[in-house]
Amino acid sequence: MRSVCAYCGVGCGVRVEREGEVWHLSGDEAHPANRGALCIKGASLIESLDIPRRLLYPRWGGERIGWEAALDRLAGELTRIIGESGPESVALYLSGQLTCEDYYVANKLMKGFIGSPHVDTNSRLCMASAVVAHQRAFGEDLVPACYEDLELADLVVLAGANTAWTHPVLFRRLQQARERRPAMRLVVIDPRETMTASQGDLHLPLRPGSDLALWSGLGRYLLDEGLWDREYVARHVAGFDALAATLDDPRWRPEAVAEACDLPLADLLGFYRLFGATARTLTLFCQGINQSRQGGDQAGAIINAHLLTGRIGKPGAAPFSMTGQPNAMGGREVGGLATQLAAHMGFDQESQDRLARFWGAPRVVTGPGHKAVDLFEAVHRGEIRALWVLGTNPAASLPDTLRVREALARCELLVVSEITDQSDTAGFAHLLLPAAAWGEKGGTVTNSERTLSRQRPFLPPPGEVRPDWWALTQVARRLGFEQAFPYEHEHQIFCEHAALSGFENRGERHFDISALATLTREQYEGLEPLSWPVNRAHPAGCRRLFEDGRFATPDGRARLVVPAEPGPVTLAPAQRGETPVPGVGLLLNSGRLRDQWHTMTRTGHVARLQEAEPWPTLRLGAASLRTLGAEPGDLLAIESEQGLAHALAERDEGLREGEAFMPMHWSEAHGRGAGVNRLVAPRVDPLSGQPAFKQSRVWVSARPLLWQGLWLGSEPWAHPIEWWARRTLGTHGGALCQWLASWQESEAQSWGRLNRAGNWLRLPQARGWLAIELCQGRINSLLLVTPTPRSVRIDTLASLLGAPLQADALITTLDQALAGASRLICSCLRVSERQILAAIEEQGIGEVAGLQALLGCGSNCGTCLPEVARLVERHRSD
Ligand SMILES: Nc1nc2c(c(=O)[nH]1)N[C@H]1C(S)=C(S)[C@@H](COP(=O)(O)OP(=O)(O)OC[C@H]3O[C@@H](n4cnc5c(=O)[nH]c(N)nc54)[C@H](O)[C@@H]3O)O[C@H]1N2
Ligand SMILES: Nc1nc2c(c(=O)[nH]1)N[C@H]1C(S)=C(S)[C@@H](COP(=O)(O)OP(=O)(O)OC[C@H]3O[C@@H](n4cnc5c(=O)[nH]c(N)nc54)[C@H](O)[C@@H]3O)O[C@H]1N2
Ligand code: SF4
Ligand SMILES: [Mo]
Repeated sequence: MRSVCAYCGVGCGVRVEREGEVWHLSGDEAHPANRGALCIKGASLIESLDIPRRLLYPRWGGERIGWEAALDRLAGELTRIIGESGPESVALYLSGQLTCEDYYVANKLMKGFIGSPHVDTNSRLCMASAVVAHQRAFGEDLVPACYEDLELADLVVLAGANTAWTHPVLFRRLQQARERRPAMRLVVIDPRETMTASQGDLHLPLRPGSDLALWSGLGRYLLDEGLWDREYVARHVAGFDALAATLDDPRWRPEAVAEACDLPLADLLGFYRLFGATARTLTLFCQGINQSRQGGDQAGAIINAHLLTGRIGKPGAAPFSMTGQPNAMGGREVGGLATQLAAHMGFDQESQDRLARFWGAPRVVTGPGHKAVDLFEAVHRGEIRALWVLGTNPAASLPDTLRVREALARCELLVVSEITDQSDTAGFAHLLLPAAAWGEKGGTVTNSERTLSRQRPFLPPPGEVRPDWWALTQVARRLGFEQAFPYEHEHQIFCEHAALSGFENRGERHFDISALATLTREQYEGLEPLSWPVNRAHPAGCRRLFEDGRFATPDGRARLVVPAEPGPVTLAPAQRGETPVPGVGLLLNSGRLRDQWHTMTRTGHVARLQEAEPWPTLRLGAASLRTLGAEPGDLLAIESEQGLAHALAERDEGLREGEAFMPMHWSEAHGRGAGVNRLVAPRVDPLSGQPAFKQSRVWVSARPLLWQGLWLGSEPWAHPIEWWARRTLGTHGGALCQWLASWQESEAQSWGRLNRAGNWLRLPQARGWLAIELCQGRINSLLLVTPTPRSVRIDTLASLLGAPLQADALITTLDQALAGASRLICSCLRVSERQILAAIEEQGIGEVAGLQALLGCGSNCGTCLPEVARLVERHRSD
């Protein structure tokens, strides 16, 4: 069975095969995105299917209820609310992880039949700025390039993207191309020296939020040096005079830009020269650009530089927005954003009429609805009384989650379609609907390069789970729209979606997959990956757009865009004494780790995805750690105007002074108060509505503790505790390990409480103590109280679980566990930093290839190779 990976926007093809009772998954050699390669997340998909607390039945108010009753009651409630307060009192909040088919039905129901424009998606948090930039420059939300361009380019610029971790297979393709063609150059623009940046020929660690200055400065440089393409601009581009006039300002001179960006002038000029001189330049951008107060203009300034040089629609030359989620692109195609209609149509009268005709829809909405942050404010105000959330976890992933939680708690009717009840948002739901998960549902998704792939089911749906499109269809029918929602299979939905894309489309909408509208069910099942447009002009799809220099604007010309506010909108690190909160003021950045996916509902339980980064951390430079008087592993209190969070200190030498980084992954389900979005303010780009997740002002202080330690057992720690974080252990059938920290209750009080609750044995240690709970002579759970949980070898400690109580073995195991942990570098082949350093030091291996041959590290997905190289480098320079 061939399908597509459930995670990132690279959209790798996978093959799933069954041998007896066991499923095997491998990369699909025939898929154009990955040609057989997979990163560790993709390779762990089968393990991820064992989802904890899987939601198997509908539940209303916590009680199990049948689908029929749930749907009847839901439709009844919606009818009542709409009757009382009008269609705009109901809203949907969707996700780039739904299929095109799920998305299509949701959008049609709301924007055509219920008549509420309030349908937005988590893509607002992710792609909205790129969408705005595409629409303004090209006349439509179009990504011009394809992955092959990455291999054909002579210069690749990665702007605000940690691609080695977030799009690993694409990064590997890039690295392999560089190995074949060493003259190829890589420039990385990121305030942090990430694993990606450390692989670049040039890294520009710019001041956060100063990208607009950098790209405007490049525009001016290209004009001043005569390095722009006059002919291309004359024939294919509009808006030159206005842009040239804006750039004719001393603020965009290299010296001024270097200062605004806090970069050495020589490095900045080095980049400008390289860009100016390299025809085949590809600029990939992601959340460091999009998630900003000026995201739309920043992406626009990148596109400007490509239009000025005519580097678009050519092999190896284009601006390239990378999508985050597996179907972030597909959601935009169906109109999942509140700012579009469907099939790339806007809200003009003609589009409204066209949709009304095509759908036979009584109530096509006439204008945009609330964007995500505003949508939840409208829920908070009580204007939106019913909200249905599908495939996203806003209680963890929106900015200012404490406020979002208030809104969710106030919502009169909250419906959440989920695969687990362990998501933070599910906890607020009145009605929980069990959704079919990846592997159980079929449909299509579109990746970063516009390639449409089939997601195919290979597992029987457990319990009463149903695909999301089915639940939406059932509700639509109960609201009286049976005729327009006849769907019994996703094939019907897909064909309708494809037909709409070609309906009355005389070439003005590039999103056109109408050649697929007549697929038979069999053809749909067997559909091979292909990139849109797929229409009469391009029956086999189209890899690269704008090759003829014609854009989707009425006159066919692309538009150069002048930023609304040309200067950068940057935040300074918070100053001490600015608020009554004590601590060190820092500018907080946030984003992803290599081995986790978003709010961890699909990866948090996979042991091998946890080992490299088991705990929620705040990453700080050495100077900040010194000022705080903190060591790695100490608990820190992090406060902003929005709220308070706690995470463990981690040292990161790649950060600029005064800046910190926190992974976005820890929700309340995986760490108490460890979520970064408790701290992030709901500041958005006024153009796109995308939140500026990458910059928050915080005050950090060390949290003095009364005790801390590690809990290991099959059940979570059951007593009150101020802070905890948890991970799953690879061994021992899903047992948990929890880091516990208390600043209110003394060690003695906690022990007393524990001792009263069970059959416990307490063994004093040199520093701290070990308590073990026995069940029929075997160790059932244990608590190790220690001032340094971070240095405990957890796997070793875990080997005590289930073992008989034996003094000698216990002491030896404990000694080994306390002897110190080593960080896992290669998650695929499980190679630790200690092993690598030993090979370098003891066996004198001084090259990555040698380490690869000896230990295997980096020989599967290759994502850790930069880190292995860094260890070799560090040893060399020591
Ligand atoms: N492992 C993993 N991979 C994923 C995901 C995941 O959860 N886990 N999620 C997927 C999704 S949905 C998305 S959207 C993508 C995101 O992919 P990326 O955008 O690559 O990932 P992030 O870590 O969010 O942010 C990228 C970088 O932006 C930098 N940055 C911060 N501020 C600025 C700035 O002012 N200017 C510039 N130039 N850079 C800045 C950060 O330091 C960070 O290194 O990843 C996808 N892939
Ligand atoms: N601070 C900070 N915050 C961020 C970001 C950041 O960089 N920094 N990045 C933002 C970005 S780019 C993104 S994309 C968002 C992601 O944020 P979310 O979308 O909130 O994160 P997920 O954990 O992917 O949530 C998906 C939910 O859907 C459930 N699910 C999985 N499969 C299905 C299915 O088939 N059907 C249904 N109904 N449910 C399913 C999962 O269990 C999970 O709870 O986070 C944003 N938030
Ligand atoms: S690169 Fe992305 S799509 Fe490919 S296997 Fe990894 S997570 Fe899946
Ligand atoms: Mo995203």
